[in-house]
Amino acid sequence: PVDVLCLGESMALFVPTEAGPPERVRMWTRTVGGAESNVACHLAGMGVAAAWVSAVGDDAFGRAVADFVAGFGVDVSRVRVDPSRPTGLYVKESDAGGSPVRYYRRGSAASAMGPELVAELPLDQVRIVHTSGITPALSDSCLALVRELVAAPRRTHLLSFDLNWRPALWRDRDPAVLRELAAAADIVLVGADEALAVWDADGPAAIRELLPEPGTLVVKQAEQGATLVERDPDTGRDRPPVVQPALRVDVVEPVGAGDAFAAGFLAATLAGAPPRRRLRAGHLQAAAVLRTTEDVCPPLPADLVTRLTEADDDEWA
Ligand code: KDG
Repeated sequence: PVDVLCLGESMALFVPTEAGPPERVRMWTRTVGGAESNVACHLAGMGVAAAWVSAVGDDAFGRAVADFVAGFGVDVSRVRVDPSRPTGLYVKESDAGGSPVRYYRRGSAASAMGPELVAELPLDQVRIVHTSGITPALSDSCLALVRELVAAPRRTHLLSFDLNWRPALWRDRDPAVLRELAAAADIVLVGADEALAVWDADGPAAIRELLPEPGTLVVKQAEQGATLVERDPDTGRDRPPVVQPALRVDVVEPVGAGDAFAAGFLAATLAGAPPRRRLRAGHLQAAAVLRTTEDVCPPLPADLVTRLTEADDDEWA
């Protein structure tokens, strides 16, 4: 059985292990990253039955990606191997033109995924399906896939959508579709900085005004914390927003923190935790990844997560 199904591309990731401009760097560590598999890895680390759906090439990097994700306890049995296309790569470069990463993923195996995939997913057996704004940016067929996913009947599952704004992927595409996809989801996670960049919406109230449809909206405000806006199903009106400050962290490298947050929040949501604990569970997972150069990190001890999510406000701060 699978509780959460995460769908999207993952890639071999190269992180420099010596200082200097990328042209000069000769030593790299090869690891793995991909927004939705990052979420799945963190979920599995928290004991949630998670599956990752994607495609990889029939190559060493594809096998490495699938093995890495499976190593966290994620079900990768639905990952397709496409013999005609490569696994995507990306590189953490300090000078990648304003972005912390550079992609080598055009024409990748995952970019060839299409809407026919949805019929193969066990949608009636899962509780959450999670994807992000990266997937519709990958190709026309991936956009069609996400549209099909959004249109599929939701008998047992909620659709979770993380905006994951990646400007480098939208140079030839119109990002207006991101609002349409987010509006169709049940749970939406967005960074306040992303919402400002894509929608010119400044802060949780403005974002909610622009995106009133989802029952659950989480706005992540970096080191300040996160705000949860949730509709009361009985009245059909929003409850007062819940604001939860983040933990203070010495950040090593930020990539992956949003995915870790999403995983913590979704795991606590599945467990029926109250709003503040759901946000804290997100902050805790994010804090762990912020301390590493990798996009995912080993699971936090479960007793620590329980103790901190349930702590008094002064102890948490
Ligand atoms: O959220 C982190 C991801 O952005 C990273 O792991 C790589 O999936 C990735 C992407 O497309 O940027």
